[in-house]
Amino acid sequence: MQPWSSVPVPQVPGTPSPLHLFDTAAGEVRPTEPGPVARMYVCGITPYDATHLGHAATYLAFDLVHRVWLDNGHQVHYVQNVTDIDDPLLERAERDREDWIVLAMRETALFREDMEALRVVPHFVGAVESIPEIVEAIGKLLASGAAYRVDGEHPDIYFRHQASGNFGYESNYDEATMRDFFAERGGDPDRPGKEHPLDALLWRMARDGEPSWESELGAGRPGWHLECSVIALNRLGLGFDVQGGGSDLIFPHHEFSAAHAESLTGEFPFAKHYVHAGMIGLDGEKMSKSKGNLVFVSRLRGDRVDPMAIRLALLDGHYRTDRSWTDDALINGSARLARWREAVALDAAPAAEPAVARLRERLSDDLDTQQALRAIDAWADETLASGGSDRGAPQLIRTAVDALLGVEL
Ligand code: 5CA
Ligand code: ZN
Repeated sequence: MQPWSSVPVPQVPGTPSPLHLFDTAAGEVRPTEPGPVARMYVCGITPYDATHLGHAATYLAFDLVHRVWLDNGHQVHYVQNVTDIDDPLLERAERDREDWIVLAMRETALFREDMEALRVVPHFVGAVESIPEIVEAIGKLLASGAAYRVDGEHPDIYFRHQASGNFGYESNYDEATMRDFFAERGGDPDRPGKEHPLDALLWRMARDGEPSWESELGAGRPGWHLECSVIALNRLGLGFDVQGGGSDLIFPHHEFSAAHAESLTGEFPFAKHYVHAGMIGLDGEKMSKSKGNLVFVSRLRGDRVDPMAIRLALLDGHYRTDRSWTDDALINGSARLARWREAVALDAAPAAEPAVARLRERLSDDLDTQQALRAIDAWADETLASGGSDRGAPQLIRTAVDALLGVEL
């Protein structure tokens, strides 16, 4: 799968602030401690519908992680998957009497356009193109006893959820909570033949009318969690810096992604930080494809909304908080964008260094975007109210807002 064009990120003069992030596993904000190359994996879309503002908000949060690391002088190896084979995709294709491959290709292309418009810059890898790697991993898990086949007409392969010896450390959920979320989020607790309700599917043997891939395991298709495990492991290596996604992925997805990889390697931990974005809702409900209460990025772009205003609207809320999208958020984002643009268009302004230092300091503290935006507001307000004499200030703000917030003024 082609990565999309990279957005140029300028260097900002002054002193960067090292990034601290809330880690779900530890339950607290901790410093990230990347080497020269920071490594991040973020769970990507299942392309059966267009990108909505919930997806966009999650990817914006990790885009800021990327940008703050760049500011701190790291290179960033950022991998994001596209779940281009899974049940929801097949169900939607069947409902709409469409070829699932065409559906996936169309929605992936639209996603790419939306992300380019929002200036989000990862590198992405498809599940289908990773099937040989996934098959190899399942072979190893079977050989080590971490996986087993169920008996019966369809001898699917499952993961013994306790195989890594660390199961549960990522979510910290008790078993009752795990069981609830497992059933709710794509698991199959009642599948006959499993040793334990929480064991997770690794390989689903071919069924009539379902796509499948020939392999030494028998024709079939991969389970969801192993996809992310293998794509991350093979590109970033165990012990990478951040595993990210929305909070709906804390369990079972990220718990199992970690357990699979730790069983495969015998090492711990899969990732140093597990970072989760809150859910964006509309009218009090989580925005989700299955509920149909979606606001699409492409729809807003079609209505000629400036993507930079969408960015500012989504950043005016803490990434970990569940929050609602409202018309007011977009009105405020547009107004803020206009004010900032007006201020940086002037020839001179008050000194910008203190605002840039505050911007860096707030972002480095678990991406406190609300206060980061207010730092630029304060500078813009002062500039528009009383002017200033620093002729380099407008350009410094432009550069810092571009590099750190991804907003082009
Ligand atoms: N393909 C899998 C991950 S491997 C998946 O969850 N796909 S998704 O299309 O359902 O979601 C894509 C990303 O957006 C995930 O990180 C998910 O946690 C996040 N997400 C989904 N709905 C919302 C929402 N309402 N608010 C914020 N983030 C969301
Ligand atoms: Zn994933």
